[in-house]
Amino acid sequence: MSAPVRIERDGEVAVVTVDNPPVNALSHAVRAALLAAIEELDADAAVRAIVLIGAGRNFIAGADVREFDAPPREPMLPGVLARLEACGKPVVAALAGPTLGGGAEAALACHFRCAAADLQLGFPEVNLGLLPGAGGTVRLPRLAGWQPALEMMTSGKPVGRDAAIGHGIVDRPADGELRATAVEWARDLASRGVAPRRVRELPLPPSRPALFEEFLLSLPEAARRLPAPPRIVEALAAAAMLPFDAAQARARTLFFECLNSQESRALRHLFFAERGAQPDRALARPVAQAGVLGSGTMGAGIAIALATGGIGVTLVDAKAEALAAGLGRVHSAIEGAARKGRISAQAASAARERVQGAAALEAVAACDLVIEAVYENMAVKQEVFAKLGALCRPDSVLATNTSTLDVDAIAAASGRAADVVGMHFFSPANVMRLVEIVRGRESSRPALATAHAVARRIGKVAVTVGNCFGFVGNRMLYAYGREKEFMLLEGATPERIDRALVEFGMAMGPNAVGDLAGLDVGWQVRREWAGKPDDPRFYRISDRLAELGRYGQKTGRGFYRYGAPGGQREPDPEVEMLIRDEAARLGVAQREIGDEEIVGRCIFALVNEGAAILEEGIAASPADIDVIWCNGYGFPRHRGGPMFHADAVGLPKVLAAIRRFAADHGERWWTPAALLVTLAERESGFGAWQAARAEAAGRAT
Ligand code: T1G
Repeated sequence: MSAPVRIERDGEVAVVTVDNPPVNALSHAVRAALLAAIEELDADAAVRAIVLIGAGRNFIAGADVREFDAPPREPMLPGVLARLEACGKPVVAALAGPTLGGGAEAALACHFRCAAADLQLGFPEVNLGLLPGAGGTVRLPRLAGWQPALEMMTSGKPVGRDAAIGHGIVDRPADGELRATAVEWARDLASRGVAPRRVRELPLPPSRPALFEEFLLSLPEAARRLPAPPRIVEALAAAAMLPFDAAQARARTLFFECLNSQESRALRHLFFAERGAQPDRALARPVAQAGVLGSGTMGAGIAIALATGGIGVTLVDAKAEALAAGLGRVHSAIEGAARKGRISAQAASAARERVQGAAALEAVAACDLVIEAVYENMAVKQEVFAKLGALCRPDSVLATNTSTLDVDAIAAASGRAADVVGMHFFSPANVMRLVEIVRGRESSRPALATAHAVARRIGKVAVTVGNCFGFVGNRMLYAYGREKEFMLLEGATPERIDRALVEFGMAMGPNAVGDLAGLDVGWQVRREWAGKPDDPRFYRISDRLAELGRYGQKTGRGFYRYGAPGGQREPDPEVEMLIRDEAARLGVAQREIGDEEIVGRCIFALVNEGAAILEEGIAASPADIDVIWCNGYGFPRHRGGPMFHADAVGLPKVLAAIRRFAADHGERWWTPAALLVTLAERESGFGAWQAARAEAAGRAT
């Protein structure tokens, strides 16, 4: 393990390199070593200037998020950076790549800043439910002004080098070799006797108290209700009103208020859960060329994700017209990404070049990975996999994008089930981050590892799951949707249900989601679902609307009406009448249903199904379930996912609610999962249960 900070002399310039793979996080060891280096160099008369640089591809990606749950250990970052800034000789920051959070704050504590072209400088603390706590709130405004500081810190979005220079955060580009450029500049500063330019000594830009109040009100209401965004604005307001050190002290107090919030704990849980262990990473086979079968919405979306992720794509569709339309979708999406600045122009043209169309299946014979995204019908998929099994290279991986069909049955048709996995992308596949990697009974570890690695490589959050109806996400969605459908029949209107769940934090209400996805899609699946529950109330309203051709947004009517200008959705009295008629026909009494019951039944149905999924080994951990629901279904990230949220509520309370629902609505749908009962009776939680399992597994290996 090399030293986390090293000093090299280049004449009168000392180069201090932070070397803490993989992203140079400011761990305790780094902070201590950095402080020691500053003290040493400040006292060394032979050193007339200093360069601070990160080893590898980036400067410093922030504080070490793993340390936040442990007691703070001196030296803390604000003190280290104050000492850096107080250094008596010029300190040049040589910035590159992700320069984030405490890393950006370290850059601001230096006296001068140059940057490579790939700089991504930002303050993503808000994404962890935190705020910049090491001087960013008092230094950034002095360089960039109040509005950019407010926007950067509440959005968490990094800026590139040009914007950083435009804001006055970076002084100059470093287009040659970064280290050499920085050393040369440091030497020049020293030779000219240029004094350190300390940001804390710069004058504050003019401000007015109303600026902060107005900015806070401009934030979405959901953000204003969280702990961090208002405290970020308050910390910046303090920077405008108080002397530097007092403002920094205020920011520190606000930082700890955020750190200790349930929301930040939930967001930090997700941060690590989304980077969870990649199973068998070493067994993954290289994938340079992938075949995608079917150029419809899903196929084109998958092709876009692969191509922009650097993988060659052969997009196959036997129908020339469909193929042309698919390729058109691919090209326009890539151009759109470039236009929005999500990818550079050269990355866009490279991605476009990577996608070739073909009509014949033979075109994928040499591919490393083939992803099938044809019509969601078992016979069609089995026919395709029978051909792929004979056609494709023996070491290739064959993946089906099915969202509900049995992966084992598809794999069996291939004649080489060990090479077959599910890769369940979520629509639109080039936008949604989640991919469920489905483990068939015979899926080999290399096949699963390869699919997982490809998903991660193209920027997806990949979770390996077992094979059952709906895998993890959609199986839980059926529990959540079942309860909302029952409550529709019991008298809760679509908008009342949606509003209650959006108030809870869901990105959209389930009825609005149905209208967006198309009610015909779920209706089609349920009609083919051999195991569909025989409860006549099960998805009765969704199916009835679909039977009437009310598919949702695409037909202008679904649960809501969409005729108004701008496509706003409006409640539809016809739907309320239809629901009442169906309820009468089914003999379901109508009543007033409050938000607490709406949220409790929908969310605890999720939790109960999740517990059953864990018992069956379909999901490897509660954190995997949280990742799936926060990245695929709009579960509020500040609640950490359904299982983390259940732990926060307390499993005894969750179980008590489920038992009340069973008493009111019948055991059939409200039998508590055995795991939930066990953990509730022990007054434990899913997180503790998982930690105990991981420890036991660690002992066993
Ligand atoms: N601390 C600890 N580990 C980190 C880390 C961090 N800040 N950032 C990344 N890692 C680990 C990650 O867990 C993974 O580990 C590996 O690095 C690669 O990450 C004081 C309070 C830098 C853009 O929020 O945005 O500073 O799985 O898979 O896709 O005011 O990581 O390999 O074992 O994401 O190339 C602020 C968070 C902290 C930055 C790279 N900083 N990180 O993305 O790789 S709070 C952040 C990222 C703070 C100050 C405040 C990304 C990345 P493993 P990865 P990537």
